[in-house]
Parts: sequence; structure tokens; C-alpha cells
Amino acid sequence: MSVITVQTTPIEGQKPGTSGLRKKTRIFMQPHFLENFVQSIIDAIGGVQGKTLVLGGDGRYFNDRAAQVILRMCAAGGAAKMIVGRNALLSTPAASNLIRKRAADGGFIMSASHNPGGENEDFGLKFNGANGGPAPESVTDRIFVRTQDITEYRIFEGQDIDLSRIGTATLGGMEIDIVDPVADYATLMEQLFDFGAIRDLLSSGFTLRFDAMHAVTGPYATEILQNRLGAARDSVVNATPLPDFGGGHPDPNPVWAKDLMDVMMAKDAPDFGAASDGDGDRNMILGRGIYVTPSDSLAVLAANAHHAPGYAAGLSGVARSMPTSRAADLVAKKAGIGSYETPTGWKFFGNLLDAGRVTLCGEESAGTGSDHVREKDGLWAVLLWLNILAARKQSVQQILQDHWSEYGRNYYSRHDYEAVPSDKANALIERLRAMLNDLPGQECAGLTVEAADDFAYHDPIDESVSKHQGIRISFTDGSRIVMRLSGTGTEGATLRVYLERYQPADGRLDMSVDEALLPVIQAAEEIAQIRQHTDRDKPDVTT
Ligand code: G16
Repeated sequence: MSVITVQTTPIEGQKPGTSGLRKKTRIFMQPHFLENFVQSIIDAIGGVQGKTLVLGGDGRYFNDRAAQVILRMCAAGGAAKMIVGRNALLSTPAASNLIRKRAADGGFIMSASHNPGGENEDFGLKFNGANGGPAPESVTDRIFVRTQDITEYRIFEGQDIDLSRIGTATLGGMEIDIVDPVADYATLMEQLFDFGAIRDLLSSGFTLRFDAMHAVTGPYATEILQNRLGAARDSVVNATPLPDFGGGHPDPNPVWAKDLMDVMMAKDAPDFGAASDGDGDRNMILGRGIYVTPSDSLAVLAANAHHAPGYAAGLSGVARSMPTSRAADLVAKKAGIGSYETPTGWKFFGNLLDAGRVTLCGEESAGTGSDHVREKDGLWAVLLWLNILAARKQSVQQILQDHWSEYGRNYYSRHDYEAVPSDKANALIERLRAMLNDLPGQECAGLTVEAADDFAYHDPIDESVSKHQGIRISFTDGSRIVMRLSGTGTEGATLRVYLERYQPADGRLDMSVDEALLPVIQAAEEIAQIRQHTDRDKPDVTT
């Protein structure tokens, strides 16, 4: 057994997106593709000599093979130790926790998140730093530069490591610590939340359903919700992680988690419903007969987090990604704490969390989290909701209605146009950029444009600037349209259109979302000519 050096040449298309590199699995399986990218990460972080790194993934197709390659390449690079989830499984938040708890130098997370899995679907890989959070742009830029001039990679020749048993192994001089993927994470949750109060709630007849969508949160939810909190045995469904997620998209939204939606909208629905995604960092929250938008969920959690022991001292501030509705800002304003608006991508919250400026963060794309790790965290959001429900002794619907009557309501929806030819999607955005200066003052569908810009983020901690993060168009009545191209798709371009309309506490709080947003949707079409550019007469996915 020895280290071999393999000559290689740069491979096109290895630019990390919103969250690591995501490609069709078959592309990742092409000769040298994974190896080139892993070596580029290793080089971009100054090598792995003597370092301790975490490794795990969401169990999708190719997870097992990629884990062996990453282990062998880290061994070749002289890493001291790898901490690996059993069967190379770790949810993204659990990986973030392990990095922090074990004071590791970083970690590799194998996931394409909510994208479908399988040989013909998607695979992904990202690197998280020593704070447990996704590598910042300065690092992902270095990784990309390296992918363009790489000439060789180093890999240890050896047998596969049996990752199915908890314990230790060695590869060359590198130690491998195979750990229970759930244990440390479950302990952290017990520290943050009042498990006693949640247990009492669940034994009082309160019912719940958690849909793990055949993805990584199955074992986590079974252990925490059923074994530790006493939820009924059949509360967690689709709990076994499958390499193809049962053929679905492990994306917790009303479209892809339709089974759960149907159950929760039925007359005999459980009191609480939730789902998570492929790698366990997203969440969807439902009450009986009601869907909570991720933007509203962030606002409700911010207003009520003090009910949980881990947040009893209050929040230092709240951050949301720019397209997320401004509901959380209203909570922060009333509480007199800081609120921040960052570009899409959890990596942008890292500096704010590390600096203690914010305690809670969230995104419209079903992501919520706090300073307990440096990733969004699906089960954490579920547990915080359960803790609040246990403390307030009200239904999800009552809590939401109380919230709106205190802060007003931000009606919100996102329209996705998927697999649009890239040139057409780029043309739409370019056209909007060219129009920005002329938009203020214009009337569209009865709304008057107040301001329009191409969002640029000035990080208040490291002063880095991230430009071209999405087109923002706001109207004089408080409505808003945001348009940007997704950074996580693997086919063509996905145009995301984010629509928001605010009604103050004494306004109309009981409209349907469709009714409330109608003028905003019309204005978006008038301004951006979406139909013409996408050749579609309606979005592919509405959430
Ligand atoms: C990733 C990022 C999120 C982002 C989401 C959508 O989520 O971690 O911060 O909001 O992608 O990004 P986009 O709109 O560019 O597709 P995940 O759950 O896929 O890792």
C-alpha cells in the first residue's frame, strides 16, 4: 500500500455554486472528476497534513464510493484523523456539530441536498471550515481557481475501509474514527430544548407526523422524536434513507411533500406536521389545516424562541436571506435587536453568527437555524416549534394568527421556472439590469415602483462585497418582487421569482395567498416578460 500521484488535467464546470459543487451523478463518476475536485479543495485549504476532518453525507447514490475516495486522498495528503459517520452518513447540521464539538479543522459533506438522487440524478460535495459552516466565497473562489490549473492528485492505494461498524480503523498513518451519526446531535438538541415539556405535550394526546422523505433525517427523527420524546411509533414516516430517496425529490415543500400536505389538510389531521430534505438542513412546518411559509416560520421562531431553554436569554439579532420575506425584520424591530439581509446561501450567515451579531437565521428556501451550529437545521426547527407549542399550549394556527395580528402579514410565494435554457434566463436578468434606473416611478398592474436595484452585500464583519445577488423591485405599498437565478440546479437555469405583499395588523389578514399576490404577480410579468423569456405560461413549481 502506498501513495500514488496521478497526472490529470483541469475539468470544466467545477465552480462551486450556492452550496458546494452539484452535478449529475454520472458526471461526478467520470474518471478524475471527483478526485480533481477533492484535490482542489485540499490544495485550496493549504493541505490536510496533520489535520482532523469530518466526513459524511446524505446517503445518496455514490455516497459510499465517494467516501472511500475522499478518505484515501486525505490519507495521501497526510491527514491525522478523519471522523466519519457510520456508513458515511451524517446530516449536514450533524456534520457541522461534529466539526465544532471535536474541534476539527473542517469537513467534507457529500450531498446535493434537496436535489433528487440516483445514478441518473444529482450528487454533490461541499467543504465546511473549522467553524462548522460552509466555506466562504474566498475559499470557494480558491477551490475553483485550483480546478482550472490542476495537474495531479495524490491518492492512497488500499482496501476499502469498512464504515459499517462504529470504532476505529487506520489508512496508512491516518486514524479513522467511525461514529454514531445521531448521538452527538441528539445530545445537542437535549441541551437546547425542554424535552420534558415536549414529552408532556406528546403524552397529552398531541399528535405529529414527520416525513423524512426517504432521506438522512429518518434515523435522527426516529431517535429524537420517537425514542427520546415519546412520539407514537408511526409518527416518523419514510424513515429509511434510500440511495434514490424512493424516486422523489427530497425537498420539503407543498409540491414534493404532497403526501404530508394531504394528510395535514384532512379533517383528522395530526396537530403538527413537518418534513426535512435530503441532507437534513431544510424544514417544512404544518399545523392541522395550515402550511407555515418558511419566512413566517422564521418570524414566529424569532418572536418565540425565548420559550426554549437554549434561547431563554433572548436573541442578539436575526438574519435572513434577501429574497426571504421581511416578516422577521418586524420582529427584530419590535424587540430592538439587529436585523440583517444577506445574499442567498447559508455561508453568508457564518460571519454574523461567529461575531455574535445574530442568534437566528433563515431563508425562504425552507432553511432555519441558529448559532448552535453553522448550517441550517431541519430537525432543530421542528423541535423549536414543538417547544413553543408545548409552552404556549396553542395550535399552530392560533400562534400564526396571533403573530399576524401583532406584526401584520407578509403574504409570500416563490415561483420557479426550471431547466430554462441558460441564454434565455441570462437575457431576462440582463434586460432587468439594464432597466433598473428607469423603473422607479413606473406603474405596473396598479402598483408604483419605489426602488429597484441589483442586490450587493457588504459583509459588516470582513467587509467583503458580493455583487449581483438578485434583482429587487419594491413598490410604494410595501410589496416586493425579487428575481434571481438559482445556484443549485444542475440542468439549464432555474429562474426564481419571489413575491411579497405586506398587510399591516389592521389590514386584510385573511386573504388567500393567490388573491393577495395577484397584482404583484401581474407586475412581475409586465416588468420581466417572464412568459416570453421562458416559453412557459406558468411556473413549474410554486411554493
Ligand atoms: C442551498 C443553500 C441555501 C439556499 C438554497 C437555494 O440550500 O444552502 O442557503 O437558500 O440552496 O439556493 P438557490 O436559490 O441558489 O437554488 P440546500 O438546502 O440546497 O443546501
